[in-house]
Amino acid sequence: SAPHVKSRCPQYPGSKINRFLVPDDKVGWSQNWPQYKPLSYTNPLVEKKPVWADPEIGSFSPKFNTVDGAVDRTSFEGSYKMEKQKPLNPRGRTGVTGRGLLGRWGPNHAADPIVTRWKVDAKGGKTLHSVSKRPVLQFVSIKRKDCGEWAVPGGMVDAGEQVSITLQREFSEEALNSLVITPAEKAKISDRISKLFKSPGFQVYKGYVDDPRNTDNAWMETVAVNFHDDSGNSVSELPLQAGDDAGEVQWVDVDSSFPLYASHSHFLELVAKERKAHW
Ligand code: RP5
Ligand code: MG
Ligand code: MG
Repeated sequence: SAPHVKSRCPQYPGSKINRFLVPDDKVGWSQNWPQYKPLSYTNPLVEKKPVWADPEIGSFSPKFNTVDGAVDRTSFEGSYKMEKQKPLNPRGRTGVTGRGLLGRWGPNHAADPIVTRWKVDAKGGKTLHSVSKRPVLQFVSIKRKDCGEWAVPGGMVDAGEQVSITLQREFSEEALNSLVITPAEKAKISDRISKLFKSPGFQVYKGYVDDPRNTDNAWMETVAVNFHDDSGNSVSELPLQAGDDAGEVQWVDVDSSFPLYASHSHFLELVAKERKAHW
C-alpha cells in the first residue's frame, strides 16, 4: 500500500506541535535513520485519564497484540512490533511519538457506517452521471467539528462494545442527534434504523486508517460497513440532524472529486465499485 500521508500532516491537530518531516522513502521502520528525532506529544485531555484513555506506559501493564480485558489491542494489520515498551505504528514513521489525541497505545478501534441511497430525479428515476453514465450514489456525510472536514459519521468502539452496536450508535448520535432528541422522536426513527442496521450490510474495509491524529505509537483502525437503502423509503425519509462531534449533516453525492477526512474517500470508492455506481 502507498505510504500514509495524512498521518504525516505538518502540524499535529489541536496543537502547535510540528511533526518531524518524514520523506516517503523514510516512512518504513526498516529504513535505518539515526537522524530521526520526533517530538513526543500527548494532548492534555488524554493525560487527564478519561475512561477512553490508557494511563502512561510504566504505570500499567497493557497486554499488547491481544484482547486485553474489554480493550481490543489486536491490529487488523497483523502483529505490531514494540520498541522501548511502546507499540510501533505498522505503517511506519509519522514524525511524532506519544499518543497525541488518541487514548490507546497501539490500535484505536473505530467503526464507520456508510449509509447510502440512489440519487433520484423528480420522477423518482435514478440519476445517471453525465460523464460516467452510471447511477449516482449518495451517502450520509457529517462535517466534523474538530477539523471542518466532511466525513463518514464514524466513531470509536467503546470498551467491550460489539462493532455492530458502534455502527448504529455512532450513526444515530452524529447524523440523527439521538443524544438530544425526545423519546417520542426517538421512537419514530428507531424502527427504521434498527432494521437497516440489522441488514447484513457490505463490509467495505477493515484495517489501518490514514488519520491525521496518528502517531508512531498510536493509530486509528476501522471496520467500514455499507448499509444501502435501495428503495429509498427507509432511512432516506428520516430527518437528518447533526449531533455530538458533527457540526452539519447532509446527503452527499458519491464522487471522486469530493475531499473527505482521513481514508474515507477510499472507502467510498470501494462502495461505488461494489454497487456499480458513478465514482
Ligand atoms: C477515523 O476517525 C475513523 O475512520 C472514524 O471515522 C473516526 C473515529 O474517530 P472520532 O470520529 O470518534 O473522532 O479515523
Ligand atoms: Mg461520535
Ligand atoms: Mg465521530
